[in-house]
Amino acid sequence: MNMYERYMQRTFELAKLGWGMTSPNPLVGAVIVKDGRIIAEGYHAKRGCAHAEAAAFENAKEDVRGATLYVNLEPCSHYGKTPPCAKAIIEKGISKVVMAMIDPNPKVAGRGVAMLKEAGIQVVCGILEQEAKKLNEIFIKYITQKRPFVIMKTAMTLDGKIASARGDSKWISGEASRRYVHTLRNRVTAVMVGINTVLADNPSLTARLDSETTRDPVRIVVDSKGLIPPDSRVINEESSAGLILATTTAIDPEKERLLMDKGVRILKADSPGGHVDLAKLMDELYKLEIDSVLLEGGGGLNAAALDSGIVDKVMTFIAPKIIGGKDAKTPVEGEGIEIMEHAVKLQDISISRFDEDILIEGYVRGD
Ligand code: AOF
Ligand code: ZN
Repeated sequence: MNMYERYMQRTFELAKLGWGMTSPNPLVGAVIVKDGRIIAEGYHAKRGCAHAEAAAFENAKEDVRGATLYVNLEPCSHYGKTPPCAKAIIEKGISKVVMAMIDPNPKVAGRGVAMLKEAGIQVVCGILEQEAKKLNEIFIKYITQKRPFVIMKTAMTLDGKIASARGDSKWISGEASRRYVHTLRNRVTAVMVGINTVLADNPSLTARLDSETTRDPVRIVVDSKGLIPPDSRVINEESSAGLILATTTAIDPEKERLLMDKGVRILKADSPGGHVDLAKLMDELYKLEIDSVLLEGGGGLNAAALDSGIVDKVMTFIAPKIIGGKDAKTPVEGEGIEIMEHAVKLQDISISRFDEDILIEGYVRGD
């Protein structure tokens, strides 16, 4: 790792301190280096608060004139919730800016670099670019495609089951895996399940993990016919975020009113088949500034999500247990494909361990 990469790595570490708090804005870290040492650091801590570059300037205890600024995203050029960082960088007398990637936000998209160059600042772009894009995969999808980034997460046994034939699923994966899922829920903006999961498990879908957790994700229940029991935990248990019921015009108007009185937000997205149109639902979620969805559906919802092309990333925990039973539930049901050529294929695969469990992650290939 060269010097550029080492400092860029540090911006990633700083950026991650904002995990779960910056939505729908990016994770950004900044480091100011002068005479071979770091003189200031900053990160974007929360949406609406100082951008990473501004935070680094605020933290600087010495003169930053002539220093190099490292940042994982191109400095912004627009007046948004805060003034443009490129302008501040110029005014502070920074002589060189090293960045990992151009800002995919159409409001910026190269204009930050142009402003810096025009002011005579040396610009280096593309340091650890792949890593930087992965770090902000949610932001990139959200800002360029105007839909949330969807992660389909499942936990199955070695023989590919998510529950026994009679529906017992506590627990498929081990404690370390389950803790990690809670961490994920804490990073994404929303979690989504199908009505069958609510009927079978009555989950609360909060992120609560000891006291370290400060926020809950928005909960989304896909329930085409509006079958959710008004006394279910997702409706009644206290959460710092709301509940969205994704349904269709088939919901009973009286039930709809009752749920709305209980604070449930109703989104309707009809498909010709009478199910929730998941692609349309994603368009609605974008409008609510939901940038990421952790899909923890059962097999039916997972199949529909894959069919509708909304899934970006798949995370599958595999536990070294065997259940057996031809009626035991599997992670993806629906009709399934007929020939292998039509299988959903993943790329950029990574594999990790959580005690005895294995996690396989990959991205859905667009072709
Ligand atoms: C951030 N934090 O550290 C950087 C960002 O809504 P605003 O005014 O805060 O602007 C958000 C946009 O600014 C964001 O979409 C991205 O394009 C750019 N850079 N944003 O929230 C930061 N550097
Ligand atoms: Zn900025």
